Amino acid sequence: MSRLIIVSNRVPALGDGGAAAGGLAVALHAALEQHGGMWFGWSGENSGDKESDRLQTTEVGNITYALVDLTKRDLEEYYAGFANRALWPLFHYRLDLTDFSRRDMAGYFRVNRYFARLLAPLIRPDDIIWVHDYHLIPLASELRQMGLRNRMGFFLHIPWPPPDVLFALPPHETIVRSLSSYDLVGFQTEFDAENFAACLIREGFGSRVGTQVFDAYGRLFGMGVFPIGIETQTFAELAAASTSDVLVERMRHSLDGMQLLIGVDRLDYSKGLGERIQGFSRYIETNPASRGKVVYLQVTPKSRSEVPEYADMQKEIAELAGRVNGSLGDVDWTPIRYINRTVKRQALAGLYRMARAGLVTPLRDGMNLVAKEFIASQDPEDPGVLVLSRFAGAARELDGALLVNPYDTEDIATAIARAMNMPVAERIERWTPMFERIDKHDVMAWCHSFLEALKRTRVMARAS
Ligand code: GDG
Repeated sequence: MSRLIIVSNRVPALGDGGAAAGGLAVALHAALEQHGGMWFGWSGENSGDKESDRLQTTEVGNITYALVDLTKRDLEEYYAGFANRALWPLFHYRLDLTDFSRRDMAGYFRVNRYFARLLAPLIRPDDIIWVHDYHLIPLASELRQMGLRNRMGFFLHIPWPPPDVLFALPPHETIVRSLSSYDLVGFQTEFDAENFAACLIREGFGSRVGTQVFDAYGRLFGMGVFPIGIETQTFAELAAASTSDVLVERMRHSLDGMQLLIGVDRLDYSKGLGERIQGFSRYIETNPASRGKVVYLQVTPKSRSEVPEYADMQKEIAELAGRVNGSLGDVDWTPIRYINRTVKRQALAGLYRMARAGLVTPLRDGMNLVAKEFIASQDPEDPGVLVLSRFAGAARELDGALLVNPYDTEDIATAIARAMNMPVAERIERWTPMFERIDKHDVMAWCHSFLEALKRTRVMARAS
């Protein structure tokens, strides 16, 4: 069997099966164990001014971890700069926050070339290469220029924007062209795949030669939709066993009969936190009977603090939560509990299960795993209600959720009220098919279906 080579910007902790890093890492580790192979990426270390071509390799069973340090400049330009201040906002339709600089763009392509230079000598002719996410779009094209003919796949975890948004990025053609160097390009939803196809076709960069096959820049390549899943059974089991968790018990005790609403998001402007807090506030204002009866817990670990927009938002959201508590709260009731630290997975599963409603209202999201984790964690006999943004990829699958427009705070407030009053029979009726779906399409199934499609793609591309 061919070896599998996974390439991602960050490589999860070695040797623990990825357990600390979540479902995606667990699934990719399982695939690596099955095929044997390598996980290649940035070590997470900043080497300052010191450039080195040193690869740190560690063998664990049949998996090799190959890690590289990046310099301060690389991190500023490639990671914090082009990836997180240009591609991330642009791909989330936020042209207003897109900060393009030619210096950062050059750094992005330079680091991709550097990764390719270190990776290429480690690759055997029949290895299959699977590259993850927007940090590494140009990797295949760099590897191809070094003569590699391997089967290469790419999966985009975030949305792909419509043409008029993408075309605002000066190097948009290079980005599209880079993707045509893969054999298979995977997206979370049909919308993303169609946006990509529209970008390719509208500017005449390429043409569709089969339902899922494109001809661009002298190559045929495949495209597919692979909605990512979670470890559904693990979450369900963690949640069911969570009564013994100290934090979960403390939470239950402190609620003292009040109902819980929960939100869990990295601190990121794409997650719609401000609008959500306002929606919750509106719900309390328009439902006076809820005063003193509900608590909204928002778990929000900090992320990307080196990017100025994130540091600003940290302050903004904390102030907003504080203002709502100040104006609506009482001596014995704090409506919003806003926590900026990471909660352990078992506790998280227990908190999801305790909640009457999960608030997942991103302004734009590739998939949103929290929506699926919330569903997986519910008690089948008394499930909570998912309030879900129509702009999350997960909304394409989770049709038993209350779908909302995340920009419309009235709509969020109305959905919260509906969730809080929903009879148990309706909650079960909505929840059961969603659980069955995410159980069937879990993260292992996702990983398997992408790899199977990648193995088939070239044959298909040649035949068309
Ligand atoms: C990208 C795309 C796509 C959060 N706080 C805690 C914690 N988390 C975990 C959640 C969940 C994960 O972080 C966040 O996943 P999301 O899917 O919500 O979002 P992104 O980080 O933006 O991920 C996204 C995803 O890639 C996968 O393809 O779904 O659309 O943007 O798993 O549980 N976990 C723990 N404690 C916390 O406090 N243990």
